Parts: sequence; C-alpha cells; structure tokens
Amino acid sequence: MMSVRLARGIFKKIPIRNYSRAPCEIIEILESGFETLAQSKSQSLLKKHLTQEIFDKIKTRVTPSYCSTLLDCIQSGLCNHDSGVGIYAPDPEAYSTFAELFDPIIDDYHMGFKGADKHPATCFGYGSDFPNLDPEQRFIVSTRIRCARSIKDFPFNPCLTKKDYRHLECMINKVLKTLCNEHSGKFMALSCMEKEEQQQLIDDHLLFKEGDRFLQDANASRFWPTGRGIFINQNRTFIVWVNEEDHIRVISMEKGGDLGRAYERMIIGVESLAHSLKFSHDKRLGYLTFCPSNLGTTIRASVHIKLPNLGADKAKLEEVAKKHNLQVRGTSGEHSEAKDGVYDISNKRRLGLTEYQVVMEMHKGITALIDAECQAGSQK
Ligand code: ADP
Ligand code: DAR
Repeated sequence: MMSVRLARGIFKKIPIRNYSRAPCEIIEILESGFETLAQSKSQSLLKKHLTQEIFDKIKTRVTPSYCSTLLDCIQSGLCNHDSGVGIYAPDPEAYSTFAELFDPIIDDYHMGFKGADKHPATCFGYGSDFPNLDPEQRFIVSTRIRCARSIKDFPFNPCLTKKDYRHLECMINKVLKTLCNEHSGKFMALSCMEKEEQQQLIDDHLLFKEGDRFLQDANASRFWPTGRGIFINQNRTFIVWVNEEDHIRVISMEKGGDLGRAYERMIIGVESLAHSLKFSHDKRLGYLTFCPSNLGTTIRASVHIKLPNLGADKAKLEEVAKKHNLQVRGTSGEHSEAKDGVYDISNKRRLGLTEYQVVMEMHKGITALIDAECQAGSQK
C-alpha cells in the first residue's frame, strides 16, 4: 500500500495551518494517490465516486476553520484500497467544503439520501416498542446498540491537539460522573490501564480495539492513548467510549435478544449526557460524526447471532441481509471474521430515518433473518 501518512506534525514548518488553499506538496501526494487508486481494484465508495472531474474541482480546497485538505479526508482510503468507505471528515466543515465528494458517498451508503434531503428531527420512540427478538434464546447470543456524539465546536480526530484530547476527556468525564442508577459507573483512562485488563475488555467486546489501520491512516490515532478511555457500569451493560473514532460512543448491551431493554438504557444514557453537553448537529445531516457512514441518528443496533444454516452459505446470508438493509460483520466487529458461527448483524443505514425507524428496520430485519434461518433448516 502506498504510504501517505501525513500527520499534521510532519509539516514542522507549518505546525499551525493558516493557508487558503492546499500547499503544492499536498496536491502532489493527492494526485499520485488518486492515480494509484484509480488503477486499483478497490471496491471502496471513495474509488466509486471520486471522479477525475470532482477531484480536479476540490483538490486545492481547505476547510475555513481548520484548513483541512482533501488529503486529510481521503488518505485512509488512498492507503487502504480494501476500505469499504475510504473517507472521513477531519472536521465538521469538511462535509460542506468537499460536498461534491461526500454527498454521493453519503447517498450511496445510506441507500438514497440525496443532496436536497434533510435528516428528520430526533424521535427515539420507546424501548417497549421493540419486543425481545429471540425470547426462546435459540439464536441470539447478545444484543448491542450504540450511538455517537461529537462535542460542539471541536474538530474530529485529525485536527485535535494533545491538549484538545485532554480537554475533551476531562469535559466528558465530568458529566459521566453525574450519571446515576444503572447508568452510574467508573471511567478508566487507557493510559492508566494494565495491558491484560485492556485485552480482556476487548475480548469481552466491551472496549474498542487498538491499531485499526484505517483509523491510523486517517490520523485518528495521534497522541494515543492520551484522552482515550472507557466508562462502564457495574453490570457491564452501559458503556461509553471516549475519543476513539468519535468523541463519544454511548453503548448499551444485553445478553440474549432483549433489544427494547438495551435501547431504553441507551436512550436514557444519551439524553442524560445531552443535559450537560452540546453536540455537533447539522440541520441536513443530523448528528455529525468522523465517518460519513455514522451520520444522522449515528445508531448501530446489532445482534451476535448464530445462524448455522444461513451461515453455511455466506453469499446467501449476505443476500438475505441486503434484502432487509442489514450489514454483516464478524464476531469482533468490522473487518473481522465470524468465530464459532457467531455473526454481528446490524442495521446498515443511519441517516434519513428517525432513531425509532432505524431500530425498527433492524428489528424487522433480524426477525426476517431468523425466519430465513428456520426455513433453511427445515429444507435440509
Ligand atoms: P461499532 O462501529 O459499533 O463500534 P465495531 O464493529 O467496531 O462496531 O464493534 C465494536 C465492538 O462491539 C466489537 O468488539 C464487537 O464484537 C462488539 N459488538 C458488536 N455487536 C455486538 C453484540 N451484539 N454483542 C456483543 N458485542 C458486540
Ligand atoms: N474502515 C473504514 C470505515 C468504514 C465504516 N466504519 C467505521 N467508520 N468504523 C472503511 O472505509 O472501511
């Protein structure tokens, strides 16, 4: 893979960017990376939608407040041709500065969110709207639902300074400490965590992994592990990730298929944080996130599910998932393989629907998937 690791710190002579167009050396890296990507067999949305015309139109632009360049947005996708998406927003303004590229990728990923469309107002519904997906506990090992929030007036990972990371950690942790009842818990900074404890939390699917090359090449891992950490309650059912891919990830988990209980806990958690924190929100794109695949509701509702029949034919499983707007990941999340026949299956789109509609789409999809699994079993 070509190496275009371009951390802000590399350009010693311009530690603080204050230019109105991308410098020549950045444009040279962009042109070389674009040419290599164009000749590759990449299936990323970046490759699909970054045409020569769009590239020439936006390659010199920078965002007004942080001088983020097109290279800051796409260098992960230029370095990793096996990306699914291949682009991130280094700061909130990138979505408008580079709209010619972001908009078709957003439309494609979220399955029909056009430039003129507006994300709907927040409407969570209630956990009680969603019955247990697997009351007999035949298929679903566990259920997880998460949403992301970015703190208003802060940029995203590639533009954060070490001081920003510390400031965000402190600001978010101060509010986490006020949570009560089943949402009360303890914050553990990654920098103070024993490696064994960290690995156990990762293996238990509670903590984010380290060393994601897609995030590293997007300059999302600078100053690691400064400012990164996890907040977790006593029952390990309510978790908040701080400064991994997004400033905040609010996560609720349940053993088995009780989606409604997990969802109700997440709603209370994210609304409690909203009393004290201001989030980055756009009237067209909803809640803003580092990756365009997470815009809007930012919700990913997933099950760890055993599908011995459908899972025997991955193409068939993908076909059924696609029909119901579901996304199949491996047991350890994205870019991982299924172990012991356990798949992570979730809603794919997050933008253009309300929170209630996104979770209902997942609920209906997983119900249909279980029906298909039973049918596949009866045909044996
Ligand atoms: P996200 O984008 O939501 O953070 P990832 O694909 O990175 O998702 O997964 C994050 C972690 O969450 C991984 O360890 C993954 O195994 C875990 N996970 C996802 N869904 C479930 C689930 N239903 N039950 C238990 N763990 C889950
Ligand atoms: N790995 C990147 C991001 C895909 C979406 N997942 C996120 N944002 N965690 C890719 O382009 O494959």
